[in-house]
Amino acid sequence: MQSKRRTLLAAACLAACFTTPAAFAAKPLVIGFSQVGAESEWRTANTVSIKDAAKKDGITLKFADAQQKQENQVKAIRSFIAQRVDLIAFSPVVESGWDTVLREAKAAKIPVVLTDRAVNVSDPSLYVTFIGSDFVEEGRRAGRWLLERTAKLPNPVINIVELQGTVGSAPALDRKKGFEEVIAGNAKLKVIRSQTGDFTRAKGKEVMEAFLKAEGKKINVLYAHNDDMAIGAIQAIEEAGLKPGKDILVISIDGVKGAFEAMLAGKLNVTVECSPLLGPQLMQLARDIVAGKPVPRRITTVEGVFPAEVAAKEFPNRKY
Ligand code: GYE
Repeated sequence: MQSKRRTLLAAACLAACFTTPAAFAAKPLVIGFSQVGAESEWRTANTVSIKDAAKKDGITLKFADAQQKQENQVKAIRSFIAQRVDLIAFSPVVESGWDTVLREAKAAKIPVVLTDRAVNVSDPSLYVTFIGSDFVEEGRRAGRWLLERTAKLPNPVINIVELQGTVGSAPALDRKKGFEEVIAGNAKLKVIRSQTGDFTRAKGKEVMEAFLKAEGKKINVLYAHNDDMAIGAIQAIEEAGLKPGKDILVISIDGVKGAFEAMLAGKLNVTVECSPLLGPQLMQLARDIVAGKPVPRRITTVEGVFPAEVAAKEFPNRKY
C-alpha cells in the first residue's frame, strides 16, 4: 500500500516537474548547414528557402558557404561536430570523398541529411536521408524534348554542344547520363563538344565562345546543365552574330526566373524544372529525425518541364 502510494506520488511529481514551463521550454533545434556556394540563381533561391524556413520554425541555423570547395565543406562539418549541433545538413559539391568526415559525424551521434545533391559513400548509414531532385530524369526530360522538337527536321545530323555542371557533382554526372540515354536511340543526334562551365554564367559564356570558335555554324543545339550557363552562352551566341533560340536551339535545366525571361525574349527554347525550395521540408525532416521518428530514405522533388510556348502563362507563378 505504502509503496504504491509512493509510486503514485512520484509519478505525479514527475509529471508536474516536466510540465512546469521552465523545465518544459524545449531548447531550439540547432542545425549546421553547409551550402555549396552562390554559383547560380538556383543556389541563391535554395539558400533563401533554407534560411527563411529555419527562421519561420524558430530553428537556429548555423550557415556556412563553401564557395564551391569540398575542403571548405569538410571544415564546416567538422566545426558543426565540435559545436555539437543537433543535426548536420549539407549539399555536397561533389559526390565522392565524404567517408571520413561523415564517419566523424556518426561517431559523434549527429544525424546527417543530404539536401539537393547525392554522395557516393561505402556505408549507407552515414546519412539518414537525401532530399532533392532526380537529376537523371531531368537529363532524360531535356533529351525527350529535343527528340520531339527535332523529329520532323530534315537535317541528316543535328550537332549538339553540351555545357556540363561542376566536375564530379551529382547534377552534372546525372544530367549528362539521362540526356545521353535518351538521345542514344537516334543516330541523327550527336554531341560534338562537351565541357564544364561550372554552373556559372561567366564560365558558360567563356566555354560557349570556345565552342563557337571551333565549330561555328555547325552547332544546332546547346544543352546546358543549368540556366545560368545557358544565359551566359546565349550572350556568346549573340556576340557571334547568331540567334539563340533559332539558329541554335537552347535547352537548360532549373527553371529560374532568368530562364523564363530568356524564353519570353525568344532566346531559350525550354527549361526543365529543378526546384530549390527545399527549406520547409528540410526543417520538418530535422524535427522528425531529432524526435526519433522514422523518415523515408529518399525524398524526391516533384517537377515539370517548361517550353518557351508556356513561358508567358507560367511566369507569374514562378517562385524562384
Ligand atoms: O541545377 C545549379 C546549381 O545542385 C541542383 O546546382 C543543383 C544545381 C543547379 O548551381 O544551378
